Amino acid sequence: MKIALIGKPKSGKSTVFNALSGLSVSTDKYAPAATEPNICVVPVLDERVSRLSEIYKPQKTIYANIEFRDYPGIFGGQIDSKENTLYNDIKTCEGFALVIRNFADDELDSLIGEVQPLQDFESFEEEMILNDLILAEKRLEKIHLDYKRGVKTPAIQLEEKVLEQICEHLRENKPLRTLELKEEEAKSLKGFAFFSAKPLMVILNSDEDGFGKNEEMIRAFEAKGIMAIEIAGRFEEELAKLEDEEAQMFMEDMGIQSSIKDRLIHQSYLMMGYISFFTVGEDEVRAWTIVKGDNALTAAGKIHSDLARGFIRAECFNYEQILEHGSEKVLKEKGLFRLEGKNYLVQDGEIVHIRFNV
Ligand SMILES: Nc1nc2c(ncn2[C@@H]2O[C@H](COP(=O)(O)OP(=O)(O)OP(=O)(O)O)[C@@H](O)[C@H]2O)c(=O)[nH]1
Ligand SMILES: [Mg+2]
Repeated sequence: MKIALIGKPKSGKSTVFNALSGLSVSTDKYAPAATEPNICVVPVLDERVSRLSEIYKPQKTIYANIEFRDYPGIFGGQIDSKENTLYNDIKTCEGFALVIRNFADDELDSLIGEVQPLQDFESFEEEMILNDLILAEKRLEKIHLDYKRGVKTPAIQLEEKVLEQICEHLRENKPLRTLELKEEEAKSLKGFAFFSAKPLMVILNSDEDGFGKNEEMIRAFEAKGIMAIEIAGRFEEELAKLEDEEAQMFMEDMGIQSSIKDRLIHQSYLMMGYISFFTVGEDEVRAWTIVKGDNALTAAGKIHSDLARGFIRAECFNYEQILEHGSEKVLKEKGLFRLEGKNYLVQDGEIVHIRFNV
């Protein structure tokens, strides 16, 4: 899973990135925008994987991971061609985390304007919506040109219909996230990547003094259907440099329940609607990521395309059950080993073994 840290210039994206990764990329106030994103891969240290690993004692334990990409602040300004490349890069991410400045800084006030989180959010949405509208309208123009040339297929006609629906929605200033499309309609748009269709969360980057006092603002984002979390970016960047125990002490003082890494991982899963299932054995215990509502066949395909192609049955049991009974042998004796078919909806925390034949 790739999550993009994006937002207006100097909103604290790289500060958040440093807090997450423990790295020290530049957060120079006066540095011009970078041309490339900073990238880190954060393991999802799911306690369930660790416990399963204790039970199976495999040679390898593989956690899921999330790639966070910290982009330069290209929003809220004119788009030039260099930024176009960055836009395309951003679109390869599955979800967006919009970092919004909520810390006082006189110098930044005069450089880029005052703190105004809700307005910053609105103008970001508008920018995304406008970008998508331009993209959709361009494609429609191309389709109409093709019609004049006699190129008209049912597939293109469906695409035209969906694009018109999309333009209408966008012209009402609504993000595509909130437009429901039928499966075949959505399919006809494969190949497009619309900004406003991506899952989005807000990271409200507050200063130490204000942290924890912004409930109302968080609620205001939620009222717009946007998940929002508050962090104290600069403070958490410093924490990432400390030993765990020391960091824990400071966190408690600030009333921070869990590290920014844990919170962002958790929030990313929620935002994407992702869940985990596990495969276990002597060679490997491993976590896999799927979308809630995915069936056993899709889960099999995640592991290997052969497993989906030759799918026979999925043997499943629950994480809690193996913890309670300690071994698969006991689970079998107790009849807790289930055989499920292709259409079975895999649940979060299930251990899955695919029987297949190719
Ligand atoms: N007081 C305070 N300052 C912060 C906080 N987060 C970031 N800053 C400061 O704001 C400035 C910009 O932070 P960056 O993390 O570089 O911002 P950015 O969004 O990555 O900037 P660009 O990539 O240039 O758009 C730096 O001087 C940071 O130290 C915060 O939570 N509190
Ligand atoms: Mg930066």
